[in-house]
Amino acid sequence: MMRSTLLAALFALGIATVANAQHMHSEATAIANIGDMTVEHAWSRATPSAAPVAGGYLTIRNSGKAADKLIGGSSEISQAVEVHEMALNNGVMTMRSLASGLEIKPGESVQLQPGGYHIMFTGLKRPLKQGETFKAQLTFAHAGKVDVVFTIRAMNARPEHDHSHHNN
Ligand SMILES: [Cu+2]
Repeated sequence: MMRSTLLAALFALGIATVANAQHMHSEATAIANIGDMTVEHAWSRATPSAAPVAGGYLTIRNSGKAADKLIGGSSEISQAVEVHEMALNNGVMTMRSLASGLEIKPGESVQLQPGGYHIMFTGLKRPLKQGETFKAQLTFAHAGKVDVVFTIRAMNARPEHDHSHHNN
């Protein structure tokens, strides 16, 4: 009885998310919301023992009618949380802090990923170990603060999902 109820619930959930079936994967998919902003697929990479920084990657969707900006945050694993951008400068990949934040236009999604926009956890308090998780809080200029759990993946991990079908 209990078991069949649980299965029915899981089945119903499966139907509801069938449109996103290609996104289902083994690790828990934590989705966090604040106002019109949705944050999902938050992950980081394991770090070498003395690494001063770690990257944070996730997808942000703005389902509202006004633009918002990711301006920073805080975390249990670092002194500070910055929003960074990787860019090619004279053939060299460099990164810089987005002082005025990362804009997410209404109705659009922005993927933070290795080689592009990312969260930078600076002043790392401890190494990040693959398979563990940590908590952070991200701040949007308008929507406010949202709690996000990051899953730590391998040092060389790439995004699990091909999001190109969202953009093209
Ligand atoms: Cu960075």
